[in-house]
Amino acid sequence: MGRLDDIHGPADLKRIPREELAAVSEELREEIIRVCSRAGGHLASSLGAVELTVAMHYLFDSARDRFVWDVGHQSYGHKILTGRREQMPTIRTHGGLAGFTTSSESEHDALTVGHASTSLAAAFGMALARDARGEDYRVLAVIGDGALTGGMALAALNQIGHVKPKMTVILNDNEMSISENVGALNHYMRHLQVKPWVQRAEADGKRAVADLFEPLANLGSRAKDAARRLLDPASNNPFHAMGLRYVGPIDGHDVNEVLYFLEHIDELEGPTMLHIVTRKGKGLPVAESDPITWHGASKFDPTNPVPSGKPYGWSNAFGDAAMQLAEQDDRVWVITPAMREGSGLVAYSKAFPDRYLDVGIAEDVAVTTAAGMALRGEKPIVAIYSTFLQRGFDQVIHDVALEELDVVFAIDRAGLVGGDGATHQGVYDLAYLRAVPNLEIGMPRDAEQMRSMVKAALDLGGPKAVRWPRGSVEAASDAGPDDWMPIEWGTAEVLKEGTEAWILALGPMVDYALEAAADDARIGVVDARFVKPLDEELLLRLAKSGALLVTVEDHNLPGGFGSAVAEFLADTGVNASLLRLGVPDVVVPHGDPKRQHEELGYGPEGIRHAVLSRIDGEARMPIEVGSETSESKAFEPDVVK
Ligand SMILES: Cc1ncc(C[n+]2csc(CCOP(=O)(O)OP(=O)(O)O)c2C)c(N)n1
Repeated sequence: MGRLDDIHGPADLKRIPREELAAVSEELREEIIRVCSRAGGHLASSLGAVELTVAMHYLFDSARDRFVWDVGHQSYGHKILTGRREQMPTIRTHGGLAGFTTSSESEHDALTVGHASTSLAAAFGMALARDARGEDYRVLAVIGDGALTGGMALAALNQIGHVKPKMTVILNDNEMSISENVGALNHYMRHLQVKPWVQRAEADGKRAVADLFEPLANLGSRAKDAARRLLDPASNNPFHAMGLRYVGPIDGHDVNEVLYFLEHIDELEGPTMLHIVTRKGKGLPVAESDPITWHGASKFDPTNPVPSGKPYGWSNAFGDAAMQLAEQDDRVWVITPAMREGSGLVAYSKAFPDRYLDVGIAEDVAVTTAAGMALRGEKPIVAIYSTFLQRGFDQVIHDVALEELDVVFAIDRAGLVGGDGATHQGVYDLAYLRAVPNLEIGMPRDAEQMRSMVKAALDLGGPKAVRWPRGSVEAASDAGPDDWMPIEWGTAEVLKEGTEAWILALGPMVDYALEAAADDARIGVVDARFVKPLDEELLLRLAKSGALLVTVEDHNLPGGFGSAVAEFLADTGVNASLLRLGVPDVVVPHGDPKRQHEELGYGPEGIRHAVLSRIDGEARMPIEVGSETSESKAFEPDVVK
């Protein structure tokens, strides 16, 4: 592929004549398209950051300087230029490269990341550490306009502008989050972009001000200054006001322009923000015109790029149910922290624009806004991924649960999530939510059950969480909410009788349990349905029968459903034999969830093997990973048999 073939690391890039960098950028762009067409991935964001990536690697030294990419999803070009080109086709797959920057993967990845809005605080910390040690390296944070909507990013800016360490914040503004970006700051950035005339006027100084605002000629100098500030993007600029030197906006696809400004900023003291304007999906016309679809692409044919249709999934089932519930009750709202598409809310957002709210990448704001609504009698549903609710945990306790407010948490992506990997695994929410008083938690096994649970949660009131996994599900019937299958909150359901062992499975794990127990009359299966409250009556009956109890969950074992059952048994004093299957205390990376379930011992075969080993009296094959200590270790698939 020409020049790119000679680039095996940043040093090779630095040898290329400057005037060829635009051509290198084009090659890099083509390579990203090629990789994503074969492997899928975060295509549009990476395409938008190409020139910036080339300029940063050309000027600076990522092994020594710290490049902190926010979210890390736009880093495909960075990975290719830092010696990982050959491995790129493995990205996001079992044993392959991670989809985000990951420090264990390369010395060029300054931060392990995947959640948004962390770059500024992390870079700030690095700059402080550098200065404390009297060291000398650059710290550059790259943050998108979407990630900048996160409170963490804004609070970090506030500190950066206060302490003023030398560092560069590159604001990569493409007007998009995953969907259209939201918020007042976003409006402000549009305003900055559309006024090159203001910059011209600024250059012409007072004369221009007088020309534009002739009446000002008669005003005092204070008023003139005020008017000038109105016209001057630097002095009337929130970033500037927060103590950063603001430069921009500049064309982020003109590699020479980016080089020029980065080079000059490098000479300045204190924190600087360089605002670059880019186009998400740049270079692939379909992605440029539809960056939402191409934000996270599945494999495609590069000669005829057509997005592959996604099967009907749990998120769609939730979106459909939410529409019906909102239709029935005008107090129902759905709030999303920047995940309209992922949470299945596109149709809902159009049908109920007045009861739909995208708060930006601000999960804390989503939860507390719901609390405010509930305090005034509305019925908010916070539609949120398990992994992102971690960002709103304090708000769940402090703002919702203590007040026993009517807020429903519709938790998507609960369980192992596949390609997004370690940062996105939805395997902690049961542990942290179980600990919250007043909050109750259910997990359906299919779409019918899911909508009934969400409806029951709204009807019953109080803080309620209903969680479901990523992936496809069979659509529920067309019935209206009044005809949905009623569900008695807090009850489990016996699906198959047993004599020697009972598998208590949660959500989609029920299907695994049924498969594991098939043809064996000794093994019973229960769809647990609720983690809090547990169906204590049923549990007691089964425990007293003397049979082995086996819990199965797609969640971390510490603090999960099995822990809840163990605690209940311990508290009642029943001497039952209990086996817990789920994610041991390890970090699970990206990979195919089904395969990972098997490797971690809770796929259908693993369950069967574990149960039979116990009831047939054989010593159970220990799952080695995570069984010895409570220390969190990296999950090494090969260790697990
Ligand atoms: C805390 C958190 N919430 C939500 C997400 C999901 N997410 C990933 S990228 C993204 C949009 C980021 O937009 P921006 O920073 O502007 O980058 P772009 O993709 O436009 O280049 C979102 C919402 C996330 N990674 N982390």
